[in-house]
Amino acid sequence: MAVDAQTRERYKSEVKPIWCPGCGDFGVLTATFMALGMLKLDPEQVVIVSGIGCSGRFPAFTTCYGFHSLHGRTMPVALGVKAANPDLTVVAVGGDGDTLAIGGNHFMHACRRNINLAYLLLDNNLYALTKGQASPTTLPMQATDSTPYGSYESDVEPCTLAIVLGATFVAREFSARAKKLAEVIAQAIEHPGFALVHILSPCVTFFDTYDFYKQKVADLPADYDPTDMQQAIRYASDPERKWVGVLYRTQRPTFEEHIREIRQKAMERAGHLTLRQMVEQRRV
Ligand SMILES: Cc1ncc(C[n+]2csc(CCOP(=O)(O)OP(=O)(O)O)c2C)c(N)n1
Ligand code: SF4
Repeated sequence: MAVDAQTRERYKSEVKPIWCPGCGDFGVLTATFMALGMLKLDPEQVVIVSGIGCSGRFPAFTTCYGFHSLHGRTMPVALGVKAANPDLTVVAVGGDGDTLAIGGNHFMHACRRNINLAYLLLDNNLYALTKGQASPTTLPMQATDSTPYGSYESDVEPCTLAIVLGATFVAREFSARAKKLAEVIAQAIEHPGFALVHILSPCVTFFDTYDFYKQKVADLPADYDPTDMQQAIRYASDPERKWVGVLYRTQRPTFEEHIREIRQKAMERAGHLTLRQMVEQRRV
């Protein structure tokens, strides 16, 4: 769905991005504006939560509500927002270090709990803000500031991990394909449950992967079935290609639905008692 420039302006704040010219994160920001426009969301309905890193600056550049949290702590904040007001649209943003290293534990449980939010993983294969050290998605033998002779560790594949951990929507895109990315982000926002969008977002300053990914990226086949988990894992972890599009999609009750159900059961059990009485009688 096309979104005109005027609609996109609605989500653009007065703060100009301070990313390096050519950074992949610009494409993600544009695609997010397009996705919000496609869904006709009011900026005040949307909360963008980020961690720390170049990617963590994201909320400042939008007119939506924003929370620039601590390194690796995007998920607890996003979950708190959702728990307090499930009607808000929450878009969480994290770098590969933020999501899979320091925030790995939180990422794991967000997938498992099926929290109803869209998670944009801006993957540049290293820690950029701290000047190019290795991260969990650093490619095998990739030289970085902290691995000058090449990284000997095996890399983590985020989509495979998310599928195995219980995420109910998993997609991958390339930041250089803003229109396609916008469509996937819009689908992730609309999905009821935890939706990961793994975005190949090159860091032109410390590890420029534009040409590398242009050769590796391939659209999923037309007859691809995203409900087939085994197939999704095979495509997500293909060492030869970076398949882009919706890799996996399923449905199960969300975190918010569980909370609502538990609250209802507690109220029924408590009958006419006040919350204080329920706590005093250990009935909650
Ligand atoms: C608790 C804590 N540890 C370390 C840091 C230092 N630090 C700031 S950004 C960053 C890495 C960010 O890398 P990534 O999440 O991949 O995001 P990018 O900058 O690449 O977008 C680190 C280690 C910090 N701010 N807080
Ligand atoms: S250092 Fe890399 S990730 Fe950070 S703004 Fe510059 S190009 Fe983007």
